[in-house]
Amino acid sequence: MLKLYYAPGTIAVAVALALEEAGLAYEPIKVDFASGAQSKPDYLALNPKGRVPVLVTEAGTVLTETGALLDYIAARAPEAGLVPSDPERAAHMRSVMYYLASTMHVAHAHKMRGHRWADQQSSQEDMKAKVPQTMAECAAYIEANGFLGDYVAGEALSLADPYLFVVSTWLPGDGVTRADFPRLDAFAERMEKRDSVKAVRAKGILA
Ligand SMILES: N[C@@H](CCC(=O)N[C@@H](CS)C(=O)NCC(=O)O)C(=O)O
Repeated sequence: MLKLYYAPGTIAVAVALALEEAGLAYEPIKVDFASGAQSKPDYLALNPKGRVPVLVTEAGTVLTETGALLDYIAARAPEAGLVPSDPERAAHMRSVMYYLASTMHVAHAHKMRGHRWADQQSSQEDMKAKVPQTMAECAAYIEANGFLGDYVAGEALSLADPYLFVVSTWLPGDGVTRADFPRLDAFAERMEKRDSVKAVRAKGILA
């Protein structure tokens, strides 16, 4: 069975959601961030980046990076239709995924993980203070440009949707009011009704 290393509420939840949407069986393995398990030798031997998610295949292959795992899941379950058949919609889906990975997730990390980029406490505090602004700017970008329909790539769920949903759950903690962004807000409410979200919530993966 596939093994998913995750911590509750992190971007690894997007992978759990995609596995549920794809109907693929997986064993969730919790990485205890509270004790810093992600930075300990055992875990670093699995993923030298010290991050979640990690997906280990039935063959024992270790896969990392959210976007890559999502694409892997779609390829394993083509019948789930998680990548639009239309190339332009697929490109839009991936542009949102890359934006989330390279811009919005990074902006979010400036709140709790400023030590990655700066040593001075005052620099880290400065970065943290900017998070409500940068995350609101990202949410505004998604609101105006992210949706081709009820979901990112149109009227059907695609790989970008679990990704965006998880990032949207971070907004209140980052000082952003989701209701200020009506399309994003309605999208998150729509996602909440899906069986995949209910399942990961019930399993304690969503937090
Ligand atoms: N680019 C990576 C980023 C993964 C990442 O930063 N995960 C965070 C949780 S949202 C993490 O594991 N943080 C642990 C740490 O910084 O110690 C991906 O998308 O998979």
